[in-house]
Amino acid sequence: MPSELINKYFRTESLPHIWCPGCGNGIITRAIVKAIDNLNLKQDDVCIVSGIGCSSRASGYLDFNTVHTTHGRALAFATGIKFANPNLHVIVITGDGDCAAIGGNHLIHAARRNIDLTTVVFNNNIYGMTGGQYSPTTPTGDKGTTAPYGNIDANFDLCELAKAAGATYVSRSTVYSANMIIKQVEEGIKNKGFSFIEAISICPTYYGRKNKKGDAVDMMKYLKDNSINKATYEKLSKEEQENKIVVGEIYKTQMPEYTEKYQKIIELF
Ligand SMILES: Cc1ncc(C[n+]2csc(CCOP(=O)(O)OP(=O)(O)O)c2C)c(N)n1
Ligand code: SF4
Repeated sequence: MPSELINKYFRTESLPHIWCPGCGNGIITRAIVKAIDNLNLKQDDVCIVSGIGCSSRASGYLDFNTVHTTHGRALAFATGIKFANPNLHVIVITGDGDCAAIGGNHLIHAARRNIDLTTVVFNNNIYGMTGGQYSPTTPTGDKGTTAPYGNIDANFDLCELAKAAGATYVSRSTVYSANMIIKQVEEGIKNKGFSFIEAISICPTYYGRKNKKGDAVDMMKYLKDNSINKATYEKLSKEEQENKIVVGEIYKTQMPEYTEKYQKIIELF
């Protein structure tokens, strides 16, 4: 990362970070910073809220208004912050366990309200921080410390979940395509409503090792070889579609935003 970006947007005293070598979290964190920089947002106008997990440590490294909240509750805290100060650009950093397991209910309600938050899920398909338990996005059949013989649960498609719940901007990218993450975070911040960006990450330490996916380079190559845009994916047969990662914009629409609707209620009195 260029040193100007580091010096401007990072709490350099909290570096070096403690993520494992080859972890995808740094790529997504950089993409968020780059998107903020591209949009020329003032640091004081940005609030970064994270839950608990490896990914959620990013808020500690970043020099904005930041809140490192409790596990699964980042969206609940962010809702309160946005409601209290609608002028802030509130960006939520969360993991797949944080946002879809313990925080799953907050996700569907934040989306349902269409509150103007930008949520970036660092989806590494596993609980990284606590040692590799399977999460709601661990593919069926894959292993975790709590699924030593293979996970028998169906895994969530997080983008479809966010879309069905009411999100007005939904997209997916991978850490192989860092520029796509930047663009999507920019779009998410610009969207006046609930934006959901799923960034597929890699955790060579737990998901990779448990599932014999090779090292970080092998995992990156997998993302490169298996990512496909929506239009091309839809032309494939059912068999060809299997295990593909659909990237790009998944859904975009316009709906009234929650804090603006609330402001109108206040103005009635
Ligand atoms: C209420 C509560 N339950 C459980 C935990 C333990 N815990 C900390 S992080 C975590 C899972 C993190 O997984 P994920 O959200 O996928 O993030 P990652 O570490 O993979 O980035 C759990 C279960 C906790 N801190 N608080
Ligand atoms: S355990 Fe996995 S997600 Fe956590 S820092 Fe290490 S590689 Fe990254």
